Amino acid sequence: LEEQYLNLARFVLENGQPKGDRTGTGTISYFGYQMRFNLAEGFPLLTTKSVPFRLIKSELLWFLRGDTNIRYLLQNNNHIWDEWAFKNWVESDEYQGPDMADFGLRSQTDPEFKAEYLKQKEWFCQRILADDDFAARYGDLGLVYGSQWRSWQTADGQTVDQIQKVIDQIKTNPDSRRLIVSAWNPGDVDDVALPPCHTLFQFYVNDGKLSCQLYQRSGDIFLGVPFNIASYALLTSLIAKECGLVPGEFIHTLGDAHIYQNHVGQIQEQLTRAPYPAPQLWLNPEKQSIFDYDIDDIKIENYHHHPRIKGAVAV
Ligand code: THF
Repeated sequence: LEEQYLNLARFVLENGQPKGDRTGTGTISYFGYQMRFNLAEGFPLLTTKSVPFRLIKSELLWFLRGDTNIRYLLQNNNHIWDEWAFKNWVESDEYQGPDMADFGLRSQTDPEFKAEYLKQKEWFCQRILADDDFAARYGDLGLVYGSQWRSWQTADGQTVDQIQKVIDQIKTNPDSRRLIVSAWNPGDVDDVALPPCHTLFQFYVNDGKLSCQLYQRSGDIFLGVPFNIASYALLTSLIAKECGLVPGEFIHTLGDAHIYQNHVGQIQEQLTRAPYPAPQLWLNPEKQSIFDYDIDDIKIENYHHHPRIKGAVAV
């Protein structure tokens, strides 16, 4: 299972080309790559480093709620989307603190700046948690996954719940070749903080099994991709259960597959490690609808893993 990921990392290190990017960090990049994970072999949570599953599940539950405000994530002690909301705040007229321009890049090279940035971000997160009005104004990331999945806005002012629709179709018309959820809305991409990386996914039902293929336009191999694999494997498992199917394959197709220059050492370290057997996913058998799950209804069992490897997130 995990070999799929390790092969990707090795392949991009060996065959990728240096490429500049939006964040200014610099990457090694390769265009077009596909992995296949057979979910019958176990749950594809990487074992060659510790991957914090609790963050993956609270993020997915956040998407499924149709929520786009980081407050829910903060309430679950999940900080993976902080930078994007913080960016909106420090670029607003209301922000009067020290200059935070280019905070992502500057905090990687300037320890004094990093300390100030962390202080400002901590204050920001506390205020999001404590102040409803502030949270409404600065915690919302706008048209990100939660809104595209659950309330896609159509030209005539209606909304489409793509997740509910695809579940209904899987139940009633499993042979359909239109079991698609799209997060990419060409009318919106210029206005959002971060246009969706997980552009589109499609389900496929055969022989009592539910498979899912994701087209991801851009994949941060060290930090993001391990999250993305586990997240879609979880989504596929949740939908399969609701539809009376078993999970089949998760097929992960990447567009710009890249390793940030400041993650190369970490990836090389990870590639020296031998994987443990894959863990298993536990879902509360009492829950049926995918929209009914709480944090404690989803667990990972028998997760044996190597130690954590830290890496900075490019903003
Ligand atoms: N931006 C970039 N540069 N890479 C991404 O993968 C990414 N995401 C989401 C939005 N923007 C992105 C956010 N996903 C981590 C993991 C996933 C993220 C963001 C950050 C991260 O830092 N993970 C740490 C643990 C962090 C913690 O413990 O709080 C790790 O070690 O895995 C694409 O989905």
